[in-house]
This record gives sequence, C-alpha cells and structure tokens, in this order.
Amino acid sequence: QARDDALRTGYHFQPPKHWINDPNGVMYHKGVYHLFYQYNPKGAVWGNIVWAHAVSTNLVDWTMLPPAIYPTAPFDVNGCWSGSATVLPDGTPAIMYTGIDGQNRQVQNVAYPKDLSDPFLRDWVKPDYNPVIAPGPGVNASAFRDPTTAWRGPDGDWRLVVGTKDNHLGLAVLYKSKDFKTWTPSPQPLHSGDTGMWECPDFFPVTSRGVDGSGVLRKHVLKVSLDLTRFEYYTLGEYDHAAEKYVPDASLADGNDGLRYDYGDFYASKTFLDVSGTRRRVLWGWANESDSTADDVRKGWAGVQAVPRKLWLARDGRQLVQWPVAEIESLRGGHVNVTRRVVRPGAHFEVAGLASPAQADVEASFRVRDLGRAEPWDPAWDKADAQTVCAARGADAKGGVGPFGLWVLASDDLEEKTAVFFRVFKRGDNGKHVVLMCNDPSTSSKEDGIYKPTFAGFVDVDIANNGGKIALRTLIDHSVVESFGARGRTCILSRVYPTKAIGDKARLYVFNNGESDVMVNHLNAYDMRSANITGSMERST
Ligand code: DQQ
Repeated sequence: QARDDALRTGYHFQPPKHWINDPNGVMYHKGVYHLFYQYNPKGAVWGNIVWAHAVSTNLVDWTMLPPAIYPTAPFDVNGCWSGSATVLPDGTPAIMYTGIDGQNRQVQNVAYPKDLSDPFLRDWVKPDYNPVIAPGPGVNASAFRDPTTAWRGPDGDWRLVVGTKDNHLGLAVLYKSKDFKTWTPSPQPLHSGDTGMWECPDFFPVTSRGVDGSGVLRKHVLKVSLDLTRFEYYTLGEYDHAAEKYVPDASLADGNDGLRYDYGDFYASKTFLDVSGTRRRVLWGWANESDSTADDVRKGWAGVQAVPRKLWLARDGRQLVQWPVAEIESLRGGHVNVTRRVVRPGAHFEVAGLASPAQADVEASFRVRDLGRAEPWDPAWDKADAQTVCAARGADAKGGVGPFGLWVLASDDLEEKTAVFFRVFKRGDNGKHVVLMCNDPSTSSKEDGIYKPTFAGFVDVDIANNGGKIALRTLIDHSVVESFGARGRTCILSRVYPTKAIGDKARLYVFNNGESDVMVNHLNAYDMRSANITGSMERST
C-alpha cells in the first residue's frame, strides 16, 4: 500500500481513486478552466463511464467536483463517452458527447449548464430532443463517437466532426447545424484514412506564433486516435472551405508513419483554445497505466492526465511543437544547477541535492563534442520506425554519439533506472545526421508483470548546424516520466513502477554511453511541489 501510494502523482492530474481515461470537454470559461474526463465511479478498471469534472484557475491546482454528465436518459443509459465543449458566441458553453443508448448504439447528445451563474458549472441539463446526431443508414452504430469542438464556417453555420469507420477506413464525418440542435451530415467526410477506427478526432487551426499571429504560417491540424494500435497521429494541411474537405500536406502520411504528439503513452487527447491571456492552444492527453489490471485493482486507481501542453506550429511548418504550460513552473521549489560539465565516454554522474528527484522538473542542454563519431545509419532501418531502432539499441548499448541523457527514478545501486536519451547516427548517402530520442524503461522496475515498452521518436533537427547542441526537459512524477526533446519537437511520456527508486530514495543521473564526450552546457533541476487538490467528487444529496 505504501508503495502504491508512493507511485501516485504529485502534479499530474489524477483523482483520489478509480479508473480514468480520455480528457473531455476541456475549456476555459469566465476565468475557470474545466477538465472533464472519462471515469469509472465504481472501480479501477474501465466501465460505468461518466464524465468526472474538475476546475482550476491556473491549470495546476484543481477542485474536484461530482461527475457532471452521467447516464440519466434513454439516449445515454449505457454510458457517457467522450466529447467536447464549444463556447457559443453568447458565452454559453455547450457540451457534445457520445451517449450509449438502450440499443447500445452510439449517439451524440448535447448538454447545457443548468445555472450559468454557477462559476463552476456543476450541473448540466440534457434537453429532451437528444440525441441530436444518431447513426444514419449505413453507419456503424457501434463505431460512431467522440464529437469534436464545433467551429463556424464562412456561412456562419456550425460544423463538427464525429469519428467512425467503414470496415478498415477511418472517417471524420462532418455535420452542420444552424442552431446546435438540428445537425445534417455532409455528403462526404472531412477526411478519411485507411487506418481503422478514428477515435477522438480533433480539428483546429494553428499558426507558427501561437494562435493569432499575423504574417506567420497558418495550417490546420487533424489528429485522430487509432483504437487498433492505441496511438495517435496528426497531419498538417489546408482546410478547403468550399469543398468542405481537409487536405493534408503532400509530404505527410495518414497512419502509422504519421507525426505524433507524443511517441509514448498518450492517447485520446484533446485541445482547447485558451482565451485567458495571450491566446494559446492547450493540449490534454491521457496516459494509461502499464502495470497489470490486477495491479490497478490492488492500487485502487488507474490512469493520469499528461501535463497540459501549449501547442503551436514549428517555424519550418513541418510539425507541431509542444511545451508544458508555463503555470507548471509555479510548482518549482529547490533548485540544483550544473554548468559546463563534461561527461566522458562510459561515464555518469549524479545530480545530487534535490529533496526528491521522484517529483522533479529537469531542463538540460547538451553539446556533443565530436559528431564525427556518430555511428553509421543502417539503410535497413530506412523503413523502420524510431521505436524499432531504439529497441535494438537500448540505453546500455554503447554507441558513437550517444546514447547520452538522463537516468531518472534511479536507485542508488542503479539496479532500477529509466533512461531518457539521444542517439545520433550519420547517413552514408547524404552525410546527414539522424537524431533519435528514446525512453528505455527496461530496467525501471524489479517487479514482475510490468509492461516496459521502449518508446522513441526521430527528432527533426539539424544537429551539425546547431553546433552539436540538443536540449531535453523531463518532468518526473513518481510513475510518470514525461520528456520534451529539442524544445518540444519530440515528446515521450512513459509510465514506470520502481520498487526501490521511490520517494526520497529516487535519484537522478546524467550518463553517456557513447564514444564522444558530451558537455552538459546547463542543467537545471527543480523539486516540484504537489499540486493543490481540493473539493469532493461525491454528490451531496
Ligand atoms: N474512450 C471513450 C470513447 C473513445 C475511447 C470511452 C478512446 O468515447 O473512443 O471511454 O479512449
């Protein structure tokens, strides 16, 4: 029990107990952030799904509230699944969610706040005219869900997208409405792809300087979550309003080789437009456990939310960039700094001095001394994904340039540790470097039965042009390791379950298993205070 409790997070959102999954209906409304999420009020496994609710004024500290949306009517009697919020022009928020009806069909329902003067919007009313969108003829009623936030087209009508599939074809079907009540399907989908069911679609504009910049790159993003593989991908592209079509950039593929927000444990994500200050787009995503179901039942809890991340378009227009919202830094406490320290081949050193490296925020910038030592890229890997390469060359496999990076949640004997690192290869054909970012949890826990996948992504940086420099930020939170490589170009979240490296026993190291020296230009590590969690999820009757 003590260890189970020690694995709970200090600043990654999780309720006191039970199962959670997708973030839902995330929004900012009159000074308050709302996070709804899929929740089982009865246990630590998926089931009995309702929308739990929490509110915050800073995206860090949360007041837990009783579930906001739960089965009450024929159109959602078997569950209240994922959906989104839209703040209407008069300031009223509308929630659209998937109800599982009496025939186990997936239908889309609308809900409105019961009392707009309640700053927390605790109670929601579902009009009798629900469902507002039912699966039409030819639509797979058991795969028709997760409505997006609505947007208005040039004609002023509302539009939203629902995820579905037609055999193996994943589809984002478009619906239009004038009043949020009567919705008409568009004859063709906004987009589709041969990747199986599209869960939790998200469709929104981005620019290369936040949301509203002028004279900057502007694109649309379509993200989908694939139930077959349990990962998400996104494309960047153009929204053709006349044709009601989304057209991904030609260089970007739909599907398994697509770009990902996160190359680790991150699913069913959703963004919202935060109009509280400088307009920004904020991303929420769910991180599932990777221990066993029996572990979850014993622990009594399962699932966390990744930290909210600001998201924008990279200046080169090739990908999105993410960074933990700045508010997270308000939790930073004790601080340790390392400057210009060289890590020789095969060497490591401890970053000592934090009160608890099990709950920390680490920002490091590295400089590779000799890129000439990069291992040759094996052309056989051209078709492989980063994960395959990193799994073949884990953190302990000696390299040329790298593996170098952090050992987090490490025990003092180093028997337990999770490695977050870079490894650099050089291509024979064009002399370009290939940079990989990996998360290797293979020695993260002595416990049996834990799923410990290696996660990895390529990092689209020209490291030679950058003087051999590359940055890494890692948020450590007991059983969460959430990393941002190259200032947010490649992100990886991993769940780990140390048995020894828990609480104040956990340690933090820098390591280098390559042949080239690596300089730690700067490393700033901070103790993180726990978020302030108040309120109650129980409904007082
Ligand atoms: N989770 C919800 C569904 C969604 C899936 C059910 C994605 O609405 O498609 O809990 O994790």
